[in-house]
Amino acid sequence: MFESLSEKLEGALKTVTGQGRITELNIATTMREIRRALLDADVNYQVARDFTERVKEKALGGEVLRSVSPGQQLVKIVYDELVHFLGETHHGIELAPVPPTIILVAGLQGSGKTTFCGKLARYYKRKGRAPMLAAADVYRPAAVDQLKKLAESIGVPVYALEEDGQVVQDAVRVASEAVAEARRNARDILIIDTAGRMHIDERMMQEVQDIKTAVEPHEILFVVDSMTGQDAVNTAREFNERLDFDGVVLTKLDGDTRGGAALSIRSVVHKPIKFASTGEKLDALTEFYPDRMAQRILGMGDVVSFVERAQEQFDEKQAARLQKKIRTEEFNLEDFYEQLQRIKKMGSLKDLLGMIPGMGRQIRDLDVDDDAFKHIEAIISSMTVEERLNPQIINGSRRRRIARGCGLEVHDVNQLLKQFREMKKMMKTMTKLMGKGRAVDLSALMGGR
Ligand SMILES: Nc1nc2c(ncn2[C@@H]2O[C@H](COP(=O)(O)OP(=O)(O)OP(=O)(O)O)[C@@H](O)[C@H]2O)c(=O)[nH]1
Ligand SMILES: [Mg+2]
Repeated sequence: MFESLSEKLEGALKTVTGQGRITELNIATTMREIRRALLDADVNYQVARDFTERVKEKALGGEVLRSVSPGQQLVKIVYDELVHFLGETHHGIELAPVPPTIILVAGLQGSGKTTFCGKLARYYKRKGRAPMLAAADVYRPAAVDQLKKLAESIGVPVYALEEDGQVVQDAVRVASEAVAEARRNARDILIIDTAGRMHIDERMMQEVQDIKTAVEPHEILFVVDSMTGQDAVNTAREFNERLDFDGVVLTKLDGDTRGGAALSIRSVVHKPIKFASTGEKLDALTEFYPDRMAQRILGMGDVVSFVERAQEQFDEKQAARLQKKIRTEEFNLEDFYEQLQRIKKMGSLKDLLGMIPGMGRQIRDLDVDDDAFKHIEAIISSMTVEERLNPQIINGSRRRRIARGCGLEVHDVNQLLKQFREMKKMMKTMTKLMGKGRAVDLSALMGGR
C-alpha cells in the first residue's frame, strides 16, 4: 500500500538529511520532489500544492531544534501535514442512543459496498453487537444472494424482500421494512447495502436519497474504490452534495494502487475517512487512523514518537556534550546512570531503539529489558565514584564488593559491565550511522538535561 509514494517521499526527504540548516534554497528541491511524489500518487493537484506550501512555511518559520537534525525535523513536519491531510484524528461510527443504529452504505458500482457491509457486520459482531444486514440492492438477484452468502458465513441475519420467489424491486420499502424487522428482533445495528449507482444516473441518485428520507440513517458511508483515480474525488463530491454523507470507506487499498485520489477526498469534501479495506476477505477491514496511515506512508517506523519523546526529555546542550563523549569514548558509568534516568522517562529502552528504522534487527538479541534497569541502578549505586568514571578498574575483588553492596551476584555485576560495553559499542555504531545521515540524530536519545 502506497509503496511508491513512500519511496518517493523518503527519497525527497533524504536530500535534506545531513544539511546543517533548513534554508529556502536547500529545501526547494525537496519541496518539488514532495509535490511530484504526491502528484504521482494521484493526489489532487490543489491539495498537493497546499500541502507543500504548508510544509515549506513550517520548515522555514519553525524553530528548528538543534538536538534533532534538520532532516528529522522536516520528516516531522511532513508527517504532521500528512496527518492533517488525512483528517487529524480517527473518526468512528457513533452508535445511536436508541437502537438500532442505521447505517446506509452507498457508492459507485463495484466499489466494494456489499463486501464492506459484510465486513462491517462482522466487525460489530466481534464487538459483541447484534448486527443485521438489509439487501436494498434489488435490481440484480445475484446481489441479494451475494449478501446472503456473506451474512451466512458470519452468522448474521439478512433482511431481503421476496415475493413469489422474486426480489421485490423497491429499495425504499426493503430499507424501511428492515428497520422495523431489526427493531422487532432487537438487532442493534442495521447495515443497508444499496445498489451501485453512477452519479449521473438521476433516477438511482434519487432512489438513494429516498432511502435516506425514509429511514433517516444515523450514518451514511460513501464507499470508494481506491483505484479509481481522480474520478473518485468528483464522484465523492456529487454523492456528498446529494447525500451529505458522514464518512468515507476506502476499499482495495491492498491492490497495486496509487491511492492518492482517494486520500484527497477528505480534503475536498471535508468528510472523514472512517475505514479502509485491504482485501476481499471479511477480516480485511481496518479502522482508519490518520497518524498510523501517515507513519506507514512515510515508511518511518515510529521515528515520530521517538523525536517527540526525545524533545520532551532532552536539552540540546547536554545532548551535544554527551555525543562528544560517545565519540571520544569518554562515556562512563556515571553518564550511563544519568542517561538511564532520562531514558526511563521516555519508555523502555528496547522500545525506543525499536522505533528507529533498521534498528529492530540489531537490538533483538540485546538483553535490555526494563527490569534490568532496577539492577543496573542498584549496581551502579554501590560503586565508588572512581569506579563509575573508570569502569576498566573494576577487577574481581571490586566486583565481589559491589555485588555484596547491592545484594546481587557477581554474575549480575559482570552482566552490567558487559551491557555497558555493548551499549557503548552500539552508541558508536549509531553515531556513525547518523553521520551518514541514515538514522535519527541520536544525540537526542543520549542527551542529558
Ligand atoms: N482486493 C480487494 N478486493 C475487494 C475489496 N473489497 C471488495 N473487493 C472486490 O471487489 C469486487 C466488488 O465488490 P462488491 O462488494 O461486490 O462491490 P459492490 O460495490 O457491492 O458492487 P455492486 O453491488 O455491483 O455495485 C468483488 O470482487 C470483491 O471481492 C478490497 O478491499 N480489496
Ligand atoms: Mg453490491
